[in-house]
Amino acid sequence: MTNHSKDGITAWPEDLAGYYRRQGYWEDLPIGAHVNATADRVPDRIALVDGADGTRLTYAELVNRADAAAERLLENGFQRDDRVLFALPNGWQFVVVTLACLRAGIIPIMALPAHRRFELAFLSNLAEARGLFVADTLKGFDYQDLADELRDEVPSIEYVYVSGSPRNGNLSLEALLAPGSEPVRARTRLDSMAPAGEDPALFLLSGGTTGVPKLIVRTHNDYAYNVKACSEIAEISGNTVTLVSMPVSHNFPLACPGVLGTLFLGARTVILPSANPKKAFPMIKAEGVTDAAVVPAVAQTWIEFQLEHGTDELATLRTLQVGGSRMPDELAQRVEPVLGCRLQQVFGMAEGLINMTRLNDNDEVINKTQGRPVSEADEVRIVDPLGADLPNGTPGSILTRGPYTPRGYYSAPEANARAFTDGWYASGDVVERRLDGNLIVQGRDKDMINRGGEKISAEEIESLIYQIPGLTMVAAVAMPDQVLGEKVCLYAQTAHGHTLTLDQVREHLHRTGVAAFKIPERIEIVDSIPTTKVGKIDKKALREDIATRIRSEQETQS
Ligand code: OOB
Repeated sequence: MTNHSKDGITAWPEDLAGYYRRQGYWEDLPIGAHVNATADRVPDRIALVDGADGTRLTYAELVNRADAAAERLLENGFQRDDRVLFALPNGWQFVVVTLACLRAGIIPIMALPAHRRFELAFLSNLAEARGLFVADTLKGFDYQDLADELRDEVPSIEYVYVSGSPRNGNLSLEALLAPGSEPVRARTRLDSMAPAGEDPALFLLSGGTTGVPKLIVRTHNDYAYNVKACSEIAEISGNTVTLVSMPVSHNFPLACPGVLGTLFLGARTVILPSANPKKAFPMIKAEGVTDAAVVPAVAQTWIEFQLEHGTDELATLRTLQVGGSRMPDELAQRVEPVLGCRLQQVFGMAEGLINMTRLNDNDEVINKTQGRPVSEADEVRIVDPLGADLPNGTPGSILTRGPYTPRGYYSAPEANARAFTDGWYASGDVVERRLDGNLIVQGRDKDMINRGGEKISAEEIESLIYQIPGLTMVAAVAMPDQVLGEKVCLYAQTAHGHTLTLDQVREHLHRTGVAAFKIPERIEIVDSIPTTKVGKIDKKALREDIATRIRSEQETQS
């Protein structure tokens, strides 16, 4: 049994915490209390529809299952503040098990189903996870084999819950989530031992700039406020029907306002495992979906699909939120005419700060900016490399702090020293603040590759590739891609007599057990990798080089 202290977690300063409470941003309620209050109000309304298996749960059924599961977890030996790792696909099970953990004060670590041994072992070791929650198989990948390897590598893991068909002593997630027979008693018991507002609710994964993944501790207070502030700016209500088709362990579909936004208001979430318009569009029509949140790459496929097929399936769609990576202005302009709904640009981060355009902004703002902070308590500074404030209209590095932007990563003093200064979080984005207050994301000063919203740390990939013998220098950089925006290109300088192919890189990274989306999709072998005056790899020159190569290849093709 583990006994976690609050070590590794950076709290907000007392005076600010007091201020956030007095202002009503922090309500000192666990997230479960917000959902239970809705369930008391509209018990028979449908809360959740699983578009893949047809499951429909009312609010009463949802909280009953969540409470029953919370009690079973505690009976099985889990304790408040234990951590459990989720690598679960979108489905009703994800929502119910998340609520169960939040009720019991057990902390989910929101990994992705795309993550593999490398990420999952690292994260479970870092957070001393006692439980692992996975699918049986997904897209031909067997998570139970992976779970067996993780049990060997991570001493803290005691329980593995499997959605589908468990084997080898693994436990059934569906049995854990079965309805309970005594909802009132369970409710009372769990209420009496509920976590406090300032307790950690969940750990989100950082987009990552350092060599290893980092965890972001979100408390019940700050995350509930994140949900409420986003719900207000997205103008959702009890009548909203939200389609969640992006991986729900991401902050965006989970809480901006996402699933939690609908559950706080008595609205409905329709959850799907993929955003493919062939599946998503009929679901939008069948369920009367009003709101959806996607990355720009998905918005583009939806627009192309609609132009080609001219469906009548989007009649109820009111708002399309788009965020996670920079939406090209030309793409933004096509949303309303083609899909017939309002675009809301979202520039957010798992570390906190969420910016959104407002639904009643004029088209110029909606199509050309990434909006402004959702809360009046969000503080934003745009600074030069020395940290001096820049005037509006001059791009610089964005710094932020506020009631839902935590003050540090979990147990990561070095990363914290780099990313947090006096509580100001430096996201590594280069942003211009216009005179009207709206932000435009101009670029990045962090060494990260944004592949259609999935974030890849260049340093993490490079350090794994250096394990291959015969390499003198490697650099992972973003190369432009028409659909995803960016993909990973690897520049490599080999030692005399050595060669390196893309297949070798792929095979090596595959063996290492990293998520497939991080694997480079192109390799350039060069005689020498350019460096800057101070001897660092000149990534800017490499990005320009690969962009030029791709452009000239496209020109010769056409
Ligand atoms: C969202 O969160 P993360 O944690 O996966 O990634 C955050 C980073 C930002 O620092 C920025 O570099 C990039 O993703 N980003 C955008 C963007 N939205 C996010 N870059 C340009 N334009 C945008 N609209 O990605 C996230 C979290 C909550 C809501 C929405 C997105």
